[in-house]
Amino acid sequence: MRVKRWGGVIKMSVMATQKPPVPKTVPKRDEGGSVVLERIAQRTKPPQMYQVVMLNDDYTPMEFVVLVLQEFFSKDRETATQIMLKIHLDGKGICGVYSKDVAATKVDQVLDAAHQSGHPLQCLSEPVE
Ligand code: TYC
Repeated sequence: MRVKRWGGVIKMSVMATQKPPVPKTVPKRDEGGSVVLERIAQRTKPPQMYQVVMLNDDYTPMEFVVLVLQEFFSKDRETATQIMLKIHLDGKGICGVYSKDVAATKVDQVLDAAHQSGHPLQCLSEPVE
C-alpha cells in the first residue's frame, strides 16, 4: 500500500475579536469630476474612568484603612496615611481612578476585607466628571 504524504502548508488563522471599524466616507467630486469617497477622520472617545471613593465611619481603625490603601491601591505607607486622614477629616476621599471593571473589583476587595475583619468600612465607585 502506498502512503501519500501531504506536502501542504498548514495555515494558522487567528480570529479577531472585533471587526476593524469601517471608515466613514462622504461622496465628493475630484478635480476630474469623478465621484470619489472622501474619508472623514474619526475620533474614539477615551473610556469613562471611575474613582473609588472611601467613606469615613466612627469604628474602622485608622490602621486598617491605611493597610487597605497599601494593599489594594498600591499606596506607600505615607500616602496611605495622608489619604486615610483626609477621609477621616472630610468624610470621604478618593483612593484611585480606574477603568469601570477594575474600580468595581477594588470596591469588592475592600468590602470583603472589611467584612472579614468585622469593620463597617464603606467604599463605592463613581464616574469621574
Ligand atoms: N474615623 C475612623 C477612626 O477614627 C478612621 C477611618 C478613616 C475610618 C477612614 C474609615 O474610611 C475611613 N477610627
